[in-house]
Amino acid sequence: MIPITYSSEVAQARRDGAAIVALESTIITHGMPYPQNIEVARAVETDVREAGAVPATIAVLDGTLHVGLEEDQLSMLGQAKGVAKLSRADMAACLATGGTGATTVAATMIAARLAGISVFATGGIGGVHKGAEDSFDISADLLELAQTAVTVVAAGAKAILDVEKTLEVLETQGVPVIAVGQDSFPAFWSRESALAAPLRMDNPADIARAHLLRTELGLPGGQLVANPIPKDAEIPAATLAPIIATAQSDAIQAGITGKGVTPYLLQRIFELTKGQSLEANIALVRNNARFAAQIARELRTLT
Ligand code: PSU
Ligand code: MN
Repeated sequence: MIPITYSSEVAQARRDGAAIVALESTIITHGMPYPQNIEVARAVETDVREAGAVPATIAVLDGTLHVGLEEDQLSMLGQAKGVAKLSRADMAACLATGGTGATTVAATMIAARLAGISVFATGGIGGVHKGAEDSFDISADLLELAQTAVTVVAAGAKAILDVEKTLEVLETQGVPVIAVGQDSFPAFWSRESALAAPLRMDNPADIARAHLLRTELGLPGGQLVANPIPKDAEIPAATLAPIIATAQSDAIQAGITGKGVTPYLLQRIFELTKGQSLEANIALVRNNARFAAQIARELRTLT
């Protein structure tokens, strides 16, 4: 039996058949500094509620899979030191040994699927890292999108990744990558990149229908919805390029590998931009939460 529990709000939403949006917790523990991480996590939950859905932030606490965190659990997680980062490979081991960990995009998708939640909002997904031809560093998030039927709303891929290779892997794995309202693939900090998005949709209803049709077609896996950052929060790619390059060479110098790479780069970019990167990050996550809530509501009217 899976040790799984629901927050009171999510339990009620499940009884009512209400729209629910899953949220990850690695962004809280490894993606943003304290105390902004907790403020952002709360703001994102509020955004989902205001858009007419129920938020389910997912984490493993003391060997139990939590789908939806109570207020005190969220603030405990946001302050805890040395919390594990759980991806597909780590979930069962953490549950078996009574551990505590934050879920990545991959692990959050697994938990959402178990809980019958079809839509998930985050900031950025993991992808193919620059230099992957040597390091083999390709996030498990990409393979999860290929096999778990959850629609993930993100702001495209960060330039800490090799975005072109990330799109190639997603194509190989049969993952639909859908830009919202534009032809170009959004570049996390900036609305546009030089790369065309494989697919474009302009409204949440189409995305919801496509989600259901994939299942009806017998296709496993989810969809990646690439929602551009709000205009007023954009940071020009040229401003960040040298900062990202510095962060990357620092990571190599410091000998960072494996699951340490992404958190290290995010923290370093935060330091090097004196916190500016965080403002943009917050704006785009909140924007994604609102859009995910709209997709979840459309799905509910269709099923
Ligand atoms: N990218 C971000 N912010 C994040 C992450 C990625 O801009 O917080 C986190 C997510 O939880 C994602 C994980 O699933 O990092 C990917 O880690 P890795 O590259 O080790 O698979
Ligand atoms: Mn990795």
